[in-house]
Amino acid sequence: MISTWDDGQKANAKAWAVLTGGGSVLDAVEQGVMVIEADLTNRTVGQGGLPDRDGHTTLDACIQDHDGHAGSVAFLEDIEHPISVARAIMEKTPHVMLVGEGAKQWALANGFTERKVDLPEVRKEYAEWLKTSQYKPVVNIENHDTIGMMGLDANGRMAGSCTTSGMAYKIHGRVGDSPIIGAGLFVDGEVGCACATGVGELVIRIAGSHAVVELMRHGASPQEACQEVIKRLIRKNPGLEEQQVAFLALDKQGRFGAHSVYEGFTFAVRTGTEEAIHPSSFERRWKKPQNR
Ligand code: SD4
Repeated sequence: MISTWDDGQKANAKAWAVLTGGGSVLDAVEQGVMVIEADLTNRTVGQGGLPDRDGHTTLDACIQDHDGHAGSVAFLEDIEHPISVARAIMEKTPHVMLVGEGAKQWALANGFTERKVDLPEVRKEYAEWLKTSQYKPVVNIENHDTIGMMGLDANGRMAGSCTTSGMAYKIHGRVGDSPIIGAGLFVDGEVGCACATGVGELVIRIAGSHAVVELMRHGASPQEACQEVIKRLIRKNPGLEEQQVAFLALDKQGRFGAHSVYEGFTFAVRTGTEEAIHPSSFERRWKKPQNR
């Protein structure tokens, strides 16, 4: 099991328990990220996430299995586990993606319950933000921590999941890369899988996770593939400053790699012999600006 950021370790622990308890790798990647979605102290995943600029916390998630079946939900409000809605969409509908009010109504009609969450700490942060109303994501410090998780089981089957509350203070209705198959996550059991975290717009424009998997298909290692796509992203965005993007990849042999624009991205690994958080390699050092 491999997941983005330090919090990934908690998700991996749950996923590992699911796998060793006889669950499928798809169950593992769903239940692993549910731990993070349920944590109301997390400001970037689940209902504890920071709101958009109109004060709504809106959630994006997707899941994909070994054979490429996929489910996705975006711009969803008032539901605790968007990843489970994504999985239900994959398994119960002829569609891949449902969004917004339609997704919510479908979820409520299919066994999910509405849950309103109002956290004083989040309300306070939002009130503070309203004083300047500036949309300015800062590398690794705020607005990041989306969880992307991927797994490979003992039978060589893979799956991946991704869930987030998206960029804080985004325009109401904005959807990032995280629920977009091929951008925030891509799984092809013939090759491997990849996921992304960071500024979603940059990831969507290059179909980032799909690009990583395609490079692996043509012989790149997971590490080489992540590096090449990060370099491509930088090349295509001259003048890019203070915008973090990272890719994490796992191939069908169980090799993994990660690379980011700025230093500071970490990922968590859980195997039969290792439980650790790794720092990713990166293109640029990060110096905190003096005025923050
Ligand atoms: C987004 N990619 O909504 C997400 C945000 C993120 O770590 O990854 N944060 O653009």
